[in-house]
Amino acid sequence: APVPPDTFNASEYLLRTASGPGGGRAALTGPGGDLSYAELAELAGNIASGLGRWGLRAEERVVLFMADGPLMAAAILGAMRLGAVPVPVSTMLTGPELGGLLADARARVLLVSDRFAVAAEAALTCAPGVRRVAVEGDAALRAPAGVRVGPFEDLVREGRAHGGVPAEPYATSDDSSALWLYTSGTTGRPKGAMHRHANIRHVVETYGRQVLGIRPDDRCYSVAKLFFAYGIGNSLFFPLAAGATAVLDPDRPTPASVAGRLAEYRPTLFFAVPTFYAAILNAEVPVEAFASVRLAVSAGEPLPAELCRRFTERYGVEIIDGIGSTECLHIFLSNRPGRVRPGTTGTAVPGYELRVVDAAGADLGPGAPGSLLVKGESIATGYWCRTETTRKVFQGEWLRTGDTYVVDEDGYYTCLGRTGDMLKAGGIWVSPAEVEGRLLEHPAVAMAAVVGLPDADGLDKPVACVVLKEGATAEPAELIGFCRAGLASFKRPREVLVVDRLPTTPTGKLRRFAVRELASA
Ligand code: 3SK
Repeated sequence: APVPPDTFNASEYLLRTASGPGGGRAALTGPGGDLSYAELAELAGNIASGLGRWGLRAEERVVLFMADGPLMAAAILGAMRLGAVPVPVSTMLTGPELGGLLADARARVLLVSDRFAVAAEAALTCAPGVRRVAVEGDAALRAPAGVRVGPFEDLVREGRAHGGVPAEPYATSDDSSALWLYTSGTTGRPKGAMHRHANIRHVVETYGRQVLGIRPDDRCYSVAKLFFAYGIGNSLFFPLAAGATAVLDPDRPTPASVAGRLAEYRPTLFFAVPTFYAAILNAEVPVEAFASVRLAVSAGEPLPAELCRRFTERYGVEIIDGIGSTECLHIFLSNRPGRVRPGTTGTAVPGYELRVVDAAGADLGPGAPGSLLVKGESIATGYWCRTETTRKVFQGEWLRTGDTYVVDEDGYYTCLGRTGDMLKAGGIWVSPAEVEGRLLEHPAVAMAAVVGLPDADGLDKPVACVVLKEGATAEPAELIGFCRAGLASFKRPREVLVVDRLPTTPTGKLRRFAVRELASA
């Protein structure tokens, strides 16, 4: 059938290199094996064809509960090529949590890596819509009656045997659903943010091209996995669209394992979250580990200025801190290489507009803290089957980020915390991020979290939980005095608790409500 002129399929867009002179170039590398662009395109095509044979139709969902590697990457691209919707989900989910997502997404097909088979097996008992399961690796997986389970190779073989790579991708358009990513924030029931094919092109052409300046000779290594919005941009969209190479790591990253991967695969672009940068410094990963890295990226939560400086000082690699969101698909506000202002999140990424507004929605000028809104072509169309929450978060063309920000006269934005995290002490707003930044400047402090807790008078005061560096000691009174010396006195924590670790979400973000419980226990 003739292809309408406005057809756009993100899978074909990302794999353009495969059909040109660069087809033999390395698209993927890592412990799971190497694939050239031509090989990746062929595998993705066979998976598309196999999924079609399994009865998956355009717009239906296929959930991926997989370790990062060539099969997962190819399956995401293959599902998109078919016009179906890949839904990569966190491999940290329990069986019932995964079951809830499968049911919520009305998924027809589940793709799972053997190391996650136990949770998948439990999940299938509460997801009656799933008809077919493909397992990567060796594990046997029992499924309820009526669900067909087979090895991943069967899916690929079946696709190849029945015509192989479809000659043309399904005729999706800019507005067709391309990818769903579940997000729960730090609390709440997970919601599926629905992304269009055009959203993928937008993040590539904005942050990927204009901030990272990604080139064909780049090699991208991301600590954040493919099931995160941050990870799928870093490890799939940006490298493939540029004809570069992605290093895919199936394992849970630790500072030691990452040092090993850096030595073996020599990436030029490194992506992590602030907690991981702190862990690298605390573990004293050798300086040589970062010899190949031209630029490091941080997102997920604000990178404290001190941490940013310490990392660059030790490793000689600049970190550009930015902020994105699952709803926006990737980073929309970021520092720029060569122009980093530590402690800030930088300036708006080209292709995005930002507003800082007060509680009534009125625009605020430089210096006035308010809620950050963002507008751009990569914003999700909404949350699947969650109208009420969608209406609160997606306001016309604008997306409420849920973060409190202040912008200066130069257009540099500084995060003051989540909108609900700000606290008032003595009637004045205090940013937890600012107090945490000060605590992190103390030589004994590895991590810090500040929350507002009521004092004897029922008035909120800042209270800190800190994790000390290995072997270091510091008394609470000393840390409070240190804050008093470096901050306006009202901002100092009235109490400091030394704890073994801070409660975090699976993505490494601080669970402030759990810190509050910890501090008030
Ligand atoms: O949390 C972030 O900063 C982020 C960045 C890129 C993509 C997605 C997210 C949530």
